[in-house]
Amino acid sequence: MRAKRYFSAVDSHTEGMPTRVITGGVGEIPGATMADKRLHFLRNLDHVRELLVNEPRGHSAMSGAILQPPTRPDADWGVLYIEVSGCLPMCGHGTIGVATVLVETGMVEVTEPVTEVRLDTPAGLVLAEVAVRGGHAESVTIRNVPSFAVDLDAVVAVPGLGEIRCDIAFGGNFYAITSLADLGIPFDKAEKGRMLDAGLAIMAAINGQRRPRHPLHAEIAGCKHVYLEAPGSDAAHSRHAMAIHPGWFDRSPCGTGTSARMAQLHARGQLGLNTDFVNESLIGTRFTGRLVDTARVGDRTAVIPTITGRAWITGTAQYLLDPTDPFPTGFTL
Ligand code: PYC
Repeated sequence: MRAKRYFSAVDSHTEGMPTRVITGGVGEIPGATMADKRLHFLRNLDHVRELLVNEPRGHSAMSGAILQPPTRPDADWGVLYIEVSGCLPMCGHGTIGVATVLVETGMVEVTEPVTEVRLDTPAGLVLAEVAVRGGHAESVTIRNVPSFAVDLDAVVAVPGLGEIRCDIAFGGNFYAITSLADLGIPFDKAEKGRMLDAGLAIMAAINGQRRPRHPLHAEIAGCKHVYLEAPGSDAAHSRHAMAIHPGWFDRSPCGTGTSARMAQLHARGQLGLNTDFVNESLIGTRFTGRLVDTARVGDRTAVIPTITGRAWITGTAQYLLDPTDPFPTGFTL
């Protein structure tokens, strides 16, 4: 066995969606903040992400997180999110996976019944409260970054679909939220091809016609996620398919998507503070969200979401790169 690169990992899934937590092998990424580290990594080290998430070590819906020393004194760990579409500034299911792994492997000091883990992410500080019983992380509640509606009733011209109405909101990433009923597509896994095609076409139209940009963090821009709302969804319980660039669905109910959805419902006057909101994924798994406070982001009114979900460790692994491997950055099909 020979290895040019050697990574240690704890693999997990959050309500069905994988988070490969890289605990060693990357080294310290240069940068004064996690946002700087993310930009450095994208420019200089993206081959590491490709190796860890692409086939044959990963797959077309793979996602993970690289642990780093924190860049701020009030955080326990720094986190860089990696997935097939790049490096997200924030990832809800990934944060729930990371917090579960940190607790269950003892990489943070564990207290019962609740362990607080403070994570330094490229989008800001995220607090995770892990409910722990007998050493087992039973659920995780994250307090996400300020989330806000960008546009309500935006209309975009989508080739092949015509004029599509959608809301655009930020929950750690930018989301377009639109109705499957308006698109004439049933909420049914058997229709996943049509749902994905529609989601990707809407994403491209938004990025071409009204690309969103964060008012305070210019590097956070563009829409890579489309929330396809199922019929019968409301401000108490919503079902959806989340189409993500370059062509996959979130298996989890999407933490940043749940945050954006709650910010949208709040802006529409349908969801108040301190009220449970259940968000359900395409595979039927659920997160429970709540808006716990208001905030300002530049000149926008924002809300502070919490998201509760569960994650499970699926394995521990060492991922190697043999010097003769013909696919040093993996491949996609
Ligand atoms: O949970 O925030 C999330 C997420 C983003 C992309 C996939 N999952």
